[in-house]
This record gives sequence, C-alpha cells and structure tokens, in this order.
Amino acid sequence: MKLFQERKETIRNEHEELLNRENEKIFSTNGIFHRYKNPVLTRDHFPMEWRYDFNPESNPNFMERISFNAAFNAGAIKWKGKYLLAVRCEGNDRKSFFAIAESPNGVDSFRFWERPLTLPETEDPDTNVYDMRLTEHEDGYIYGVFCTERKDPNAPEGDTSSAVAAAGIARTKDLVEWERLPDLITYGGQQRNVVLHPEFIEGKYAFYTRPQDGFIDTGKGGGIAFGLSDSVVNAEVKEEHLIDAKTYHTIYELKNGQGPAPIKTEHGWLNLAHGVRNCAAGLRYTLYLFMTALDDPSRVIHKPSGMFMGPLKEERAGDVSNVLFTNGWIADQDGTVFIYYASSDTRMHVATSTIDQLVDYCINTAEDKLRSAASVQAINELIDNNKNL
Ligand code: M1P
Repeated sequence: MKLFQERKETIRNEHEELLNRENEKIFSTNGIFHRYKNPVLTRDHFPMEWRYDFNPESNPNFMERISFNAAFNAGAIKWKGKYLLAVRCEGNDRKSFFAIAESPNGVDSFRFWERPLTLPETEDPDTNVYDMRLTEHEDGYIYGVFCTERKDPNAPEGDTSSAVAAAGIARTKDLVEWERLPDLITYGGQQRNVVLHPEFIEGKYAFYTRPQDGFIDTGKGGGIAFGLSDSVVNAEVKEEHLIDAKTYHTIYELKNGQGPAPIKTEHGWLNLAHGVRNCAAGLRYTLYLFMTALDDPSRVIHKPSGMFMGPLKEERAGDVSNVLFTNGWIADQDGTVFIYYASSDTRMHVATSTIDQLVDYCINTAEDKLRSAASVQAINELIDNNKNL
C-alpha cells in the first residue's frame, strides 16, 4: 500500500507539472514563423486514468496496465473558444486511435478529454486509423477524414505486412458523437492524406486526394490531386486532377500530401503540405506552403521554393526519424495562425505565424527553378538589390 501511494502521488505530481508547464516562444531569425520551446503533446500527456489501475488490491505496485508510445499527427480546430487537437494516439500495441486534447491558448496546457474518441466502423472494420484532418464544412458538419488501413486481402501467403490504405470519413456536430460514413471511393489505387475542402465547389464536395499505387509508394499517383463528389454520404471522386506534382530534385521528389484543410485569405487559399525525398538516412519529410486561387482552389497561384519547415534539433529523432508532418492548423480571428506539426512520428509541436506573414512568404519567395545555377542567380539578385541599402 505504501509503494502504491508513493508511486501514485509522485506520478500524479509530475504529470500535473507537465500538463501545467508554460510554453515559450522562441525568437525567429527567419521572421516567417516562431517555434516554441516545448512540444505541446507527448506520450507523457496521456491521462493517468487511461494507463493505471487505481485499485491498490489489483495493482499494488502501481504499474501501468496500458502504455502509450506516441502522440502525433493531430487535426486541429478552434471550437467554443478552445484550441482542440484530434490527436493520433499510438499505444504500445502499435494501434492508433483518436482523442481530443484541449488548450485554452493553443500553445500549452493541452489536456485530453476524459475518453478517447469512439469511432464507429463500417462493415469492413479498420485495422488501424490515423492522421485525421478536421474540416468545418459550410454544410454545418465538422468532418474528420482519416486514413483507414486494412490488411491487403490479396497479399501472398506468408506476407503479413501488405496493407491497403483508404480514406475514412466521419462527421460530428459536437466532436463527441461521430457518425461514420462509407469510405471515399476513388479509382487511382490506394489513398492517404485525403482532405475535405471547407466549401462546396460547383455545388459539390471537394476532396484533396493523394492517389498511390501501393501502401508506401505513390508510383504513378503523381502528387496532390483534387476531385469532386456529388455526395459526402456516399463519397465518390470519379476524376482526380493533379494540382501539385511530385518533382525531380525537390523536397517533394518522392511523394507529397496535403496537410490540413486550406485557410481562406483575401489573396487566395493558403495550403500547407508535406514533401518527401529519399536519402541515405531514409525518407525525409518536410513541410511546404503554396497558394491556390480563390475562385478555383485546384489552381496553384504561388509556390515558394523549398521547405517551409524541416526537422531541427530534437525534432530529428524519434520512431520514424527525420520527419515533420502536419495535418492541423488554426487561423484565429486576429490573423494568428497556429501550425500544429509532429516530429518524427513521436510528439506534437506548435509554431505560430500570421496570415499576413504566410501570404507574404508565398507571394514573395521565389519559385523553385530546379537547378543549382538558378539558385545562385537568385542569391546574386538579392545581393545586388541590397547594395547601397
Ligand atoms: O512516417 C511518416 C509519415 O508517413 C505517412 O505519410 P505518407 O503517406 O506521405 O508517406 C503517414 O503514414 C504519416 O502518418 C507518417 O507520419
């Protein structure tokens, strides 16, 4: 009993200290966004009630009965004045599920709601669900579009790894009760990183998709695509039209994917995405921005060269190292943008910027001219322009 009490108290105190820890904005030399000192969510943030049996008789050593590995890749929404993340929670059993964590200010004090999200299933049960994008749609619902992964029914005997990825769709009006809709039907192979656009386009639901030949390789599925569906209750995109292609010798050479739903500004839609390239250390995931036309969100109008954010310092290491991934951001009324990103498939961070800064970055950063000599030319032009200033 003594051990039980001591451990419970120590762990409770440390947990509360972590949950109440104030975050600190870090000075930004790039002037485009600010990182923050502490991650906003880690595996240590999971409620003790999810982890421990609080009965001293059945758990005299006060040991964890359920353990968690990571809190990452969260969708985001401002809801009733609070900043909410729909977090990809991963147990030690490798299964991912969703849970809502709430903060009063968007940069610290995130706490999980009492229970994880109970996601209804379709007739074909999900093996694993992850990376939910939240979209507050003009039809009045909040949609969660996520990856649902199931074992490949055509995998050869003995192949216990092959899987099939598809876009699952659920909707809610209060983020507690969710209605599951049939998975999105497309015709370009598998799908991951699917996002619902917040407005009707030509009276239809619009999806950002990422067709892929295999579970990992996108192959002929050349990048971020866009397509329309008559219905969301039986969503079907018959034609996917490529809007942002993977490209040789860029940060999105191997594959890319839409991040969260885009933010509407007076200059166009701001889009945040991830790009992937291969290197000796494995796949490297970084974030980039682009803007699309207000009257046609499938037409790219500005695309700064290179990455917007890449893994730095401790962000570089984790379960899947050298990865930054994002599927959530929140634009506040005053123009502040909270960018929620995960590092190395392990933990969640926040960076802040403003609509003005992000639009300025998109409009005034040169496009990628795809050759070293062109990059040098751009530097020389800046030096020349700076002479005598
Ligand atoms: O491990 C890095 C990321 O890999 C996937 O992204 P993509 O489909 O673009 O390769 C996703 O599974 C994502 O969850 C993960 O963070």
